[in-house]
Amino acid sequence: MLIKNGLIATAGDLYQGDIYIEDGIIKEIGKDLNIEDSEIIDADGKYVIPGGIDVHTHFHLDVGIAVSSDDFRTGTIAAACGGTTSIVDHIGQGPRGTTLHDPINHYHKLADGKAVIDYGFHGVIPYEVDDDRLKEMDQLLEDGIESFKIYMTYGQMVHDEDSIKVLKKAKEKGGIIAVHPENNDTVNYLKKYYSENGMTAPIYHAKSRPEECEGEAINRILNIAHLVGDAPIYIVHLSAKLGLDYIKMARDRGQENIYAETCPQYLVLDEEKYNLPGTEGLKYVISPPLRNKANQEPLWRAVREGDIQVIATDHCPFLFEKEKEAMGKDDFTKCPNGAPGVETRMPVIFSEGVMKGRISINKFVEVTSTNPAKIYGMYPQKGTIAVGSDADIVIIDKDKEVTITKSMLHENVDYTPYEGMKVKGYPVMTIVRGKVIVKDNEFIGEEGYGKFIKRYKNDELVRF
Ligand code: DUC
Ligand code: ZN
Ligand code: ZN
Ligand code: ZN
Repeated sequence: MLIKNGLIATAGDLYQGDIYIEDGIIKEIGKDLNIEDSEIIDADGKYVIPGGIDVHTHFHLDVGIAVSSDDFRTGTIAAACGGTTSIVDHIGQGPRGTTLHDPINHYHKLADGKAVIDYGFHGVIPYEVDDDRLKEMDQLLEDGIESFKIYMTYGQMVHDEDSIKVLKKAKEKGGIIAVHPENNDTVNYLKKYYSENGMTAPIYHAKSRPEECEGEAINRILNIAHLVGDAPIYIVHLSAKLGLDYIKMARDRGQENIYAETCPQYLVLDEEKYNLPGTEGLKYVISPPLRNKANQEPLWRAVREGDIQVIATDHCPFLFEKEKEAMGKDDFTKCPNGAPGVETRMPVIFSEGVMKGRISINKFVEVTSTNPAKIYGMYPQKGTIAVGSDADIVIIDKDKEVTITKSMLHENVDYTPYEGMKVKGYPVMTIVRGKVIVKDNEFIGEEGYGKFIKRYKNDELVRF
């Protein structure tokens, strides 16, 4: 396959050229390449970028009262249609007392033969940590699970005492700890307080998880990582400026191993959504919640200036009518937390970021593909356009104007948080390991084509 005349954008370069692909790998990049008998794809006037990598999805996540509605087939089809060629899933933690391997084995069964793009799993630390589970971390690191998640809230919350052990292990053996940061006790107190005092409308979801809860948890886990000697840590779904200030403070004191992720919803939506009439606000019941609009520009600036390295999605869809509304209509605390986003990430960030001049095309590639690949042990197999890399490539037509509506999306859910949003620029082709799997928003790939990505610690771990 030969992709001709595209405007090739990587994290560091922008140039016109051709890309020759053989056996799923990029074989040659140059000008006016002529290779006999190759299938030609004309990318004239379009951006040719490394496929998006979404390192924060929740496919088939069982949250007790519901299971997220995208499985590994529908979720990866949606991802592909939105210009994403790899995902790394934050898997469910399984029942109390489980090993680290059990949930991973379970998710292998859920994904193998189903996923249409390549996928990996973050390990998840199950509630308590003992020597057996620390040994499991060693084994999993060898099996290509390079990252582990700890939750500072929810039923599966990991206490600080156990976080220290896990961070020490990551420091010692490589790999990285991803953290959901929210102060558990204050969230529980506020939820109960609002719920018991009749303040049960969706806006109280936001009020029960204020930015202080996130900020405190971020500051605490960064201090613990500092204590352990600059253990590698990755803050997921950063939603507000306060947490960002703590991250900058930690970097200023010399902590280098800190990475931060935000998501499109925190960059382009705000807490006014919770005041929409009727039950509409329940569509946005996610944790952390949408914030006051004043947080958006500081987050964009942090993306631009490198204080935030990744934009991922936290894609965790629940059916609006049957689940979110049915359960949450009288009380926000009963509404399953989560919203879709895996398909809209690339177009929303391209349009709101690149086309509106907030970030360059190179920064776009860096935060949606290159940095996730580097941080999570997939680079340079994934995350760039270079000779020898997997031919995971997306073509974006920057002139294509689209109004996002549920009906044009492939996510297996009955709404999108971005309904009615006009975007300029849209992926028109998605190529995974040299195979065209999406053309003009139509999926033409095959179930089970996706391969498990073994992710290993990069010895030259990038410092930002
Ligand atoms: N937040 C959500 O909204 N859903 C799933 C998990 C999470 O942290
Ligand atoms: Zn399951
Ligand atoms: Zn989370
Ligand atoms: Zn999540």
